Amino acid sequence: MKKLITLVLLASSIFGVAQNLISNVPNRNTTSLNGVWNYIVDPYETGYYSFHHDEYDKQAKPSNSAFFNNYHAANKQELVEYDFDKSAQINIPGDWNSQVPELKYYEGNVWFKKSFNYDLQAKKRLFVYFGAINYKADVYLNGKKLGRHEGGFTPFNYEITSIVKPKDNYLVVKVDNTRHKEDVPTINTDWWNYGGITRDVTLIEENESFVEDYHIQLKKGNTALISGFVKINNFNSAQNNITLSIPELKIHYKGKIGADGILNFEIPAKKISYWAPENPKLYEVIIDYNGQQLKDTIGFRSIETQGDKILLNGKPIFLRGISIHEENEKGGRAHTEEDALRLLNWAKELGCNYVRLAHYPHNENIIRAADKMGLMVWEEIPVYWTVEFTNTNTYKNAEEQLTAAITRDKNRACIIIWSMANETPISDARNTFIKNLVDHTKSLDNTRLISAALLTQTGADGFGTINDEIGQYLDLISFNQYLGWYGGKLENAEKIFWKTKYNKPVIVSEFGGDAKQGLHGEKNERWTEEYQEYLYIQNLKMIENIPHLSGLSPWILVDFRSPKRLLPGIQDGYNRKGLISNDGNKKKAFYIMQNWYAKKKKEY
Ligand code: GCB
Repeated sequence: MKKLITLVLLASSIFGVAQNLISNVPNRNTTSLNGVWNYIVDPYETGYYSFHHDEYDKQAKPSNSAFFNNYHAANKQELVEYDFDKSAQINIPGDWNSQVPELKYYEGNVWFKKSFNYDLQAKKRLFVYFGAINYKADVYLNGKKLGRHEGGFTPFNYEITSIVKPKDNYLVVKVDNTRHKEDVPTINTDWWNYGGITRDVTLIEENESFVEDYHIQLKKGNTALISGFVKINNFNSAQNNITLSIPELKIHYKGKIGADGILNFEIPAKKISYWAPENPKLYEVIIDYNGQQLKDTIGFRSIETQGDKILLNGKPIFLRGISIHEENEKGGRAHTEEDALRLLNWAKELGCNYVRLAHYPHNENIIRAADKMGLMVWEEIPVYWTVEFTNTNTYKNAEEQLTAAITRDKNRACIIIWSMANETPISDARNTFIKNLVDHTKSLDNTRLISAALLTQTGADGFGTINDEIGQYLDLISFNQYLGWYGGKLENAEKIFWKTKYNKPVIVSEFGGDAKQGLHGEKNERWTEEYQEYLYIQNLKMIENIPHLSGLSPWILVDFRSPKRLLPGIQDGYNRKGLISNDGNKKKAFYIMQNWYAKKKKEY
């Protein structure tokens, strides 16, 4: 029996079925597969199904017509109806909508191919890592299926040790961004469904046994203890020594890995300079596993709540935030460090110490940039509006996305909030769904705060109430409201009072209204900068009166693409609630918010 289990495990690692996520990819021994790839647009999935609609990749010997075989006619007589090498080219990473004008509105299947050489030495292992593909990816190397992944904003990897050759490897990925009701997110969102391989593609070379993942943070409730785990992939008990060093803190901890391949540790630490917006201190951390070193830069800070206060390193803080979508100046998916700095520098200029990265996990570059710049982060998964709360597969999908996000980002001090959902309609099924996500999050990482952007009611009596039952499971009560845009009169702002039954910190996770940059008029004329400016002035008056208020993240930093926003001459496919236009010009409301934050900063 034991033998059989070992065999199964071996087979699964050889054929790339075991797919534990590898973390801290930027600091490993890697080769980038970014660059120019060939692509074939395949709306009928001709490269995937035979003419009687059988899936080629379920056939014992898939036909040469299967695109993942990357087949070329052997002679002039042979019929082959595709050719990657003669097909068009595109930059990867990058969405197809913003790179190819004909594909601006395309939702469906596109195949991508990259050829590469790789000389893998004996006793080494190789993995292919995708930062994100939106939405569904079928991945093949040299005609062999590595696996299928669903979820457009989280990383995944496959082992390719036994498949890779020194020359002429072909990596083929079928990407399908068709929307489905049961997916996460569901069919209806207020953002562009950018399709493609939208983040870095990386080969990771490792030893036979290596550090796969680790959690190194302050222990919850103890700012003098660094605790967590280190997990070894393919643990070999003959090599069980591990050293964890943080030279600046004079920490050189030696441990022994347990039979399960995991080291759990607690290390006392003195004189830590705690990470905070005004002191984004990151320490070099070195994990040495039998002479193989993996480095990272990690900050240490505590984040907790006490009654209606948020405490960072034991001191009350106010979250001066802004919401951000992951978009670049070309109206495409952002993914580079440069894209990240463009967005985060604007947030800094606005006076922020915090950003809400909406509505899905953003790329690792922006998280690492926020860590260095001292911006606290709210990270969320796309459980948005009406996902199928009664569907167990939908739940599984959401949980997998959450797991991947936490695995990738749990060592970043900047992340202070994991958010479970946005504006989900209340029902028993939804309450259970979110409660399960909360429990799952706590089981993976109990060092951060948990929230969700909730909906509220405003009555004719001038009171708004925040009583969503799900609030009992959350550390922070966050809610979105759109006074003066989707309802309510701005003139009444000072007469609206909010109440909540929870004695917990409250965050206004969204408010705002659209303005077309450069369009001017009276303060009661929709779409003008003056309307948006007045909306901010009045909303802020109301917000000042919210009990337990601990922060806000207005909607939104920059105008962003949305197929739902169709008003000609004004929206033209953009949600215009940005404080900055998509071409980078600040609107009047930007300065209202900037002044308010400058004032707020003095109070804390
Ligand atoms: C919301 C959503 C956000 C939308 C925004 C809007 O409440 O959370 O995704 O983009 O309103 O502009 O309507």
